Amino acid sequence: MNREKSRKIYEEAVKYIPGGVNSPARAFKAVNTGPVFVKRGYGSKIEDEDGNEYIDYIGSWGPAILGHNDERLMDGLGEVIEKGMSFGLPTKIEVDMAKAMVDSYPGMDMVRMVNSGTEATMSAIRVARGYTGKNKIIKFEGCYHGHSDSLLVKSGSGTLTYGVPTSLGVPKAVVEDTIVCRFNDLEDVRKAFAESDDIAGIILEPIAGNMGLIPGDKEFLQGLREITEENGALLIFDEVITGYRIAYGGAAEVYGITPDMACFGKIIGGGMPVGAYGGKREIMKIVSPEGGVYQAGTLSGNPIAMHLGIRSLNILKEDPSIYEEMIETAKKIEQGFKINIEKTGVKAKIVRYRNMLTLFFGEGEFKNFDDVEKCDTDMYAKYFVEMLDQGIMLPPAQFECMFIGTAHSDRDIEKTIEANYIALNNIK
Ligand code: HOZ
Repeated sequence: MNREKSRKIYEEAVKYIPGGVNSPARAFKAVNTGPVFVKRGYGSKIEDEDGNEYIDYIGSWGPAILGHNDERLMDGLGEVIEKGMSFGLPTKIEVDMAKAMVDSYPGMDMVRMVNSGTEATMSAIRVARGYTGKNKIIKFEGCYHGHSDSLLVKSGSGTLTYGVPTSLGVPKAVVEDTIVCRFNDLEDVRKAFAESDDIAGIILEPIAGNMGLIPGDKEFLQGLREITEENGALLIFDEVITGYRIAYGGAAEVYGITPDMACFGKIIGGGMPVGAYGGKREIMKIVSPEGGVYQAGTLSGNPIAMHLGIRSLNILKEDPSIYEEMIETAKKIEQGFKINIEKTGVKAKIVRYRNMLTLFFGEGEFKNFDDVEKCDTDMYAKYFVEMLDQGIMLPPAQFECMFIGTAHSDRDIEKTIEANYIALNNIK
């Protein structure tokens, strides 16, 4: 497959953008190849600058639930843009969006819109600290909550891929109040609470998607709910890639566990730069101008983002079969990959949770960061390139997820399973 144009653009890009990209994972360094520059997307496919077509399993890292450029979503966008791009003043659609979110997410009475998942998590922990009057936050190894200073400790995603356990430029003092525990390990959390009475909250991806896909065990999440209640700390679910994706009410709905606060990102804007954090009324009332926790933004609740957000939420709400459809598709991939792994004898394991998947190049149980660290990332890199050359766009790193959308057709799935067999066979 010829990617000469992408190669040339990248040569130019590195002169002006650090690493040639605006987010590290996109540089494809973890898979030992150059990045693919995308020209357009339609349905389940993307086309690169060279005119190559790929079945896309990145899906903008989660939001492409309906595929790219879905008509139902795009309808009416022109009229919204004509009315004005941004005002820095309140608009009615922000209220509609807040109401739709409050109506759908378990235990959420109020919500504040921001511009990204990073902003959402950063603000949520500020609220937890402001509300409880305590300082420390527990996060888990391999969970990624964006790139704000105090959460950039032993993170997943790009930090895991590029071996940066904690970023340069993060002052020691800032992370002194971040306690890192093992994912799916309740004892570790109990120990942390036994050692400190200054813990404001626990933040986690209930279904971790940034160290590859590792769902939290139900008992683990239930245990966190109990421990936080017993200790006057808040439980914060980071649902940036699971909210409205794995189910309309996110992980909270699927597990039947109601956090005190939840954070959302790109998915609630149908792919626009959006984020939000919300929770119980008594907690959210502490946010300025009602309370003393400050957080602000000119583009927060931007009318275009809100328009696409409310449209995608409405589509998902009106047709719950969308979720079943995606799960069925993901199951087919899981099954096909399992058979291929057996046939080829490659040491790999496919993990699926509802409509998200990761093919780990390793064996045994995948319960936490220690387990995924043992994966053969060189094998993943080779596998990725083999799949890319057959027109399948996977996440360009072992420690990420494949995202399924309703636009993925039976033919796409067949092609993907066939390509998976060829790829595994070629790299074994
Ligand atoms: N950190 C994101 C994946 N978990 C990648 C974001 C991007 O490059 O768009």
